[in-house]
Amino acid sequence: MRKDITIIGVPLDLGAGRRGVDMGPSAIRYANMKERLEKSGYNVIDIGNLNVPTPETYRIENEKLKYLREVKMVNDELARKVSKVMKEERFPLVLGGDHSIAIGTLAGIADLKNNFGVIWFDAHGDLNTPDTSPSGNIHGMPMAVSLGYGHPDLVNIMSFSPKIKPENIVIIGARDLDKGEREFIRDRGIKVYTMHEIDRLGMARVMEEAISFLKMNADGVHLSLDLDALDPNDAPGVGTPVAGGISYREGHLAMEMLAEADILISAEFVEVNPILDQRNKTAEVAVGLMASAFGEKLL
Ligand code: 6HN
Ligand code: MN
Ligand code: MN
Ligand code: MN
Repeated sequence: MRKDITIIGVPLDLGAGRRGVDMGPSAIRYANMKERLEKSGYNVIDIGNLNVPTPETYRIENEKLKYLREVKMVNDELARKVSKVMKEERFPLVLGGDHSIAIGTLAGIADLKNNFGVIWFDAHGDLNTPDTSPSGNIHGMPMAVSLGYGHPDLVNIMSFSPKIKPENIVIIGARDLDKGEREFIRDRGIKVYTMHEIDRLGMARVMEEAISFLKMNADGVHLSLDLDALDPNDAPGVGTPVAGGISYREGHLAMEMLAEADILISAEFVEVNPILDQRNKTAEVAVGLMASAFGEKLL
């Protein structure tokens, strides 16, 4: 893995159904992220937060695509930043913010890499289109958008589409998939390890399979970690908690195995909601997982 990391904060919550994840980047930084990564030998540059509009100053124009214009604007900028960081041969580490920011992160990576993989930890599929979305919240759509499905303003960020191939994706931890998302997964043959498979096979086996699958198909892997993939007992500070998630240790094991496999080229940690958290617990969990993904050793 590259030894130079550039941190980009994206304090956006317009893609989510409730306020609070805009404070995620601050909470994660406050949990000693930089020091933790430096201890493992990384050179870390934090370029601060992107400029992001506040919901109170905007209004919803389209109930099926809430804050489309603002979400697009932020993702345009994020895509350019991520692409720039990768051109500098540094590792982009993006702090959310709601998961709609994956639209920009993936667009930025795709600007340089035409066959990268994505490992997506999430209770949800984030595979909705405006037609299948039960909420109109864009954070439920970034995977579909990156595959080329959704509103053209989002799909065509960076002026090309799709950003990623269905066979280069693995979703892990899913347990709350909408009807349209299930059909999307079936029709396009996307590889999903739901909580059922994690319970049955164990996280070690799931990760062995996911890693060898991605190594076979893709050149380099982006890690997108939605903190709601974890069990709400371990990560209570998220906007859309779903019971029965990945345990603290299962999460760490997964990250440790990714570090060992040495396949990551970029990462994002999203959906930390400090308003709903207990004394910054979820941000601390996020930083711990990050440290493991970057190879922090237990011994
Ligand atoms: N996330 N599937 C639901 C929706 O509204 O589309 C929830 C999405 C949650 C998205 O947590 O990133
Ligand atoms: Mn998500
Ligand atoms: Mn989620
Ligand atoms: Mn379990």
